[in-house]
Amino acid sequence: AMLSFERKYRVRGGTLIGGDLFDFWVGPFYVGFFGITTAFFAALGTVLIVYGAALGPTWNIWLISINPPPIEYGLGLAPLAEGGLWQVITICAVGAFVSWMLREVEICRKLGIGYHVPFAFGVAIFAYVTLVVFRPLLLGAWGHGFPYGIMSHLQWVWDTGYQYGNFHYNPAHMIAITFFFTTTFALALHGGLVLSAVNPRNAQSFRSGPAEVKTPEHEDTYFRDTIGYSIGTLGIHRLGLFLALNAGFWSAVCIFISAGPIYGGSWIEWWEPLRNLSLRWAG
Ligand code: BCL
Ligand code: UQ1
Repeated sequence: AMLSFERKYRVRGGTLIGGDLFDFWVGPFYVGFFGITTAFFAALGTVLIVYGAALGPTWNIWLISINPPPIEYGLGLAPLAEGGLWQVITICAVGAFVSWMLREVEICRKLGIGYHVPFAFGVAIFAYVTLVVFRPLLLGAWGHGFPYGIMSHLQWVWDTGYQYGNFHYNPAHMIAITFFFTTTFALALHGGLVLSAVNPRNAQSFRSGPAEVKTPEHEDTYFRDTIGYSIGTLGIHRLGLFLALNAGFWSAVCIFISAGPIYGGSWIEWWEPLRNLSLRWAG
């Protein structure tokens, strides 16, 4: 059953491809051309992962791993059992993620809203593609992509991190982490502030009386009283999106620059010039 307000927003058109052909809903879900391609890539990729697991040595969920080809295969195609599956699964993953993003775009067009959500998802896709396509291309072998497994991808992060000395010294990694942490800080402030105003326990405050939803003015005033500044109800959402997108963007940068052709050394040593700087200051 459709809610009355749903009918109002379920408008025809706005599709990027296929015209009216896939312009329909299945239950609550918009389909569209990209709904079909999302389902196709996701289903094929999942089947191939299960097939790869069946070929492998274990059904232990923690240890199952679909590995990229050995480095020796370079940028060529590998036999299915030797990384070829990883290659096809990677194509399915990128196909499914990009399809999902374009389906989001079509829904935005129908509703006449901005493309902020698909754009944001695009940044997450950009980080993934950097890991499994851009950086392997830069290094000349698909074998530099990360393996699809719970423990194995963690092992890859560990190995890659220490291959560059200590990843904590990677300046872009520092920036990415700072954005991730600041994002959670901002969301905690925002979630706390909104709930404090919308779901207050007035009866327990000194202004006793019936619990009453408060206005955005109260939110502004809370922060003006506390730190002398309020970024505003629209502003906090702009700030949050900015922080979150930068977290993903600088993650992509930090792993892309950790590649021989750009920087192949130890990130600890990358800071070596600083030591001479302090000598100059000392005169
Ligand atoms: Mg580090 C990367 C934090 C210590 C080595 N590290 C990262 C970044 C992040 C981070 C900045 C990973 C996030 C990311 O890429 O998002 N590292 C971090 C922190 C510490 C840390 C906070 C810490 O010590 C407190 N790192 C270390 C130590 C090293 C180290 C020092 C290991 C010993 N770190 C590395 C290496 C890497 C990182 C190597 C990276 O490669 C990684 C990075 O930057 O990668 C880009 C981006 C988001 C994504 C890639 C997700 C994409 C999602 C896709 C598009 C959609 C998925 C859909 C899904 C399948 C659908 C599911 C459906 C549901 C079921 C409904
Ligand atoms: C804020 O100022 C604000 O505007 C009223 C919000 O909107 C509801 C918020 O959620 C938050 C967290 C703030 C405070 C944030 C800063 C950066 C001063």
